[in-house]
Amino acid sequence: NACKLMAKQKVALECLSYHATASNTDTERLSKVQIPSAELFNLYSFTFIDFELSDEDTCKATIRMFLECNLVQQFHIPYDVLCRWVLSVKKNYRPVKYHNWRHALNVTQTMFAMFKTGKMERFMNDLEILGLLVACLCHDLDHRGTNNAFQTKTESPLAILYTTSTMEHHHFDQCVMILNTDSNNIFQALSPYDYKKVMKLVETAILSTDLAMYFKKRNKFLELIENGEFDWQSDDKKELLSGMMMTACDVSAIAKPWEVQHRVAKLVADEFFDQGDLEKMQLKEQPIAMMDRERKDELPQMQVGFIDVICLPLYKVLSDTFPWVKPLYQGTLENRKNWQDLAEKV
Ligand code: 5BB
Ligand code: ZN
Repeated sequence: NACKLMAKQKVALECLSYHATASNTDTERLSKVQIPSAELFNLYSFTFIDFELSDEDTCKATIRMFLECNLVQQFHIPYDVLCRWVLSVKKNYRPVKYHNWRHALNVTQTMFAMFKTGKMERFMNDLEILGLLVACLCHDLDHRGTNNAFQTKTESPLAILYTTSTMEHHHFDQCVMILNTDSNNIFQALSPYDYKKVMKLVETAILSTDLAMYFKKRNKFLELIENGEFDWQSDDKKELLSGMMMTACDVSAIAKPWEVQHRVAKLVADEFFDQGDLEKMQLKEQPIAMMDRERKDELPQMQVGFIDVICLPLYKVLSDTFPWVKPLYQGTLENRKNWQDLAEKV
């Protein structure tokens, strides 16, 4: 309809002025440097931290994960195309406080650690591993530091275009746009059949990072587990499992060593507070507690709530089913204690 067309044009125009792909100079430089070992970046660990990495290191770490999964060989990804694509993805994250490139890298690394150290790669074929790593790296592309509710309230062009999972649809659109840009298509050597399949997989995985989707899928997932399901081979079960894994990776900052979790939670809070400020000023609205900087004392209690309602149930069922991902559960439990202690001080 006409309204959606107009919205689409507006989004396209907005993105045109912002979108950038990597330069040939940057691509050439990255494609010529040595990629350090996975051990050097601590990529196999659930305690990976990006804080000390330079921007170039973050690109190298990303490439190292693709190499380590043998994806470059397996899918005949030209190495310069991989380098250009990584740089382009990085460029299309905005410098917001939390939902930025560093978050994308951390989410991707947790997926990698779940595959390797968590021994979950045996439940996926190579195409699915490729799709999930790509989905992780792209899952918050062009995030503006504001959530779906904000898009709806401000009647942003994006919200008119997509009434549900607004931002997630946009993240996927951005992902497709980068792949369709000259010499950025890491899927270029795939057969038409595999190409379609991996794109669908990436789309489903990115859309499942909407918290609303997570709650829907979690019940189905729990049902399967309760019925003693240990065969994850069928397509719909794999889709369910992939969605759970995406959320597990998306919130995995909650499982990091306490100093890291504490620092990241501050970034999350700061981004929420910025949205709250916008709501106060633009919409003359009182933001919810989570986004109200006047109520920052309630942060520890909110983190306990977040852990109890979203994170622990997810990590519990995952680690009961896939025991090698238990560090995610244990780390979260440890952080719950710390947040609870802080909550009791206030
Ligand atoms: C989350 C759902 N929301 C609609 C209402 C508030 N809740 S919450 O009570 O669980 C909550 C979560 C409250 C405060 C929070 O952060 C305060 C700093 C958080 C929170 N969310 N804390 C975190 O450390 C992280 Br990480 C997050 C995730 C933010 C992005 C949400 C994407 C979820 C994907 C499944
Ligand atoms: Zn995310």
